[in-house]
Amino acid sequence: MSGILDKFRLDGKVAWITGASYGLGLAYAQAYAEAGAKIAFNDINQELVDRGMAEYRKLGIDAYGAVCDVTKEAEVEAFVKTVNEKFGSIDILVNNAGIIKRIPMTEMTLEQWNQVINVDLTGPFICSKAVLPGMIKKGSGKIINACSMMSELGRETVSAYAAAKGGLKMLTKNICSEYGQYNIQCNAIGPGYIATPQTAPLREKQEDGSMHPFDRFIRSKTPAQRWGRTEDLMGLAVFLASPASDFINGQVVYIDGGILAYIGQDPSNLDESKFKAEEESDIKVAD
Ligand code: NAP
Ligand code: GCO
Repeated sequence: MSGILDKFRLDGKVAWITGASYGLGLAYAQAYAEAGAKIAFNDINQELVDRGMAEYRKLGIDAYGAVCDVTKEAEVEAFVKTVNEKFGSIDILVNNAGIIKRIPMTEMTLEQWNQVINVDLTGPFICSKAVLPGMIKKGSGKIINACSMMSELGRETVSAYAAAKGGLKMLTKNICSEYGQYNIQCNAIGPGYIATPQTAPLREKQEDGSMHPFDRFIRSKTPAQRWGRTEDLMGLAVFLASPASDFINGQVVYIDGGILAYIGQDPSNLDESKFKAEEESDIKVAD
C-alpha cells in the first residue's frame, strides 16, 4: 500500500528546468532527480551547458542538456522535440531561466528593458506554450514559474525585473485558469533573497572588509537574519512538481524566511559577529 511520502515521488516523470547549469535551477534538478525524475536542462551558451553537465555528472545525474535561448521560439520547439524523442513528453516544466539588470529606470535603455522582459516573462510564455500540448494529451502536467520578492514589492533599479516578475505571477494564474481543466497545475516559487551568483553583487564585502550595505539591509528585513540557500528551496520545488500538490493551482508560494511578513528592524541593531559568510551556492561562469 502506498504511503503519503509516495505522493512526493517523481518516478518516471520527465522534468525540464530552464537555465539550470547552476544556481537555483541546478538545485531544483538535483532534487527532482533524487525524487526519481529524468532531467533535461538548457542554458544560454555551450560553455554553461558543458559546466552544467559536469555538475550533473558529479551528482550522478544522467541529464540531457543543450543550448537553447528561451526567448527564441524555434530553439525552444526544437529542444522540446528532442526531449520528447529522448525521454517522452515533458511532465514538469520549471521556468527558471532569468536575468536581472540593476539600472535606475531613467538610465535604462529600451533595449535593456526588453532584454529583461523577454527572458523573464516572454521566455516562460514561449516555453509553457511549447509543453502544454503534450501535457493536455497526457492529461496531466506541472508548470512552475520562478517568481520573486519583486512579484510583490518594488525596489530601486529593478523596474524591468519587477515588471517581469509581477507579470509572471499573473501568467501563472492565467495558465492555471486556462488549463486546470486538463489536470495541469501552474504555480510559482517565490524565493526571497538567496545566495546565488545572481545576488553575489549584493553581498560582496566592501573594500574595508565590512558587510555590503545591502547584505546588512536584507538581513534586517529577514527574521532569520540570513540569506536563503539553494537547498532551502528544494523541498518546495519537489512538492509543487509532485502529485502531493495536484489540487494547488495558480499560487505563488513564497519561501523568503519571512521577509514579506516582517516590517524589519534597524540594520544598525544587527550583531555582525553572528553572521558567517554566505557561501556561493554554485558555479558561475566568469562574465
Ligand atoms: P540566475 O543567475 O538568474 O541564472 C539563471 C540561469 O538562466 C543562468 O544560467 C542564466 O545564464 C540562464 N539564462 C539567462 N538568460 C537565458 C536565456 N535567454 N535562455 C536560457 N537561459 C538563460 O540564477 P538564480 O539566482 O539561480 O535564479 C534562478 C531564477 O530564480 C531566476 O529566474 C531568478 O530571477 C529567480 N530568483 C532568484 C532569486 C535569488 O535570490 N537568487 C530570488 C528570487 C527569484 P547566464 O549565467 O548567462 O545569465
Ligand atoms: C535584487 C535581487 C532580487 C532577487 C530576488 C528576490 O536585485 O533585488 O536580485 O531581485 O534576485 O528576485 O526575490
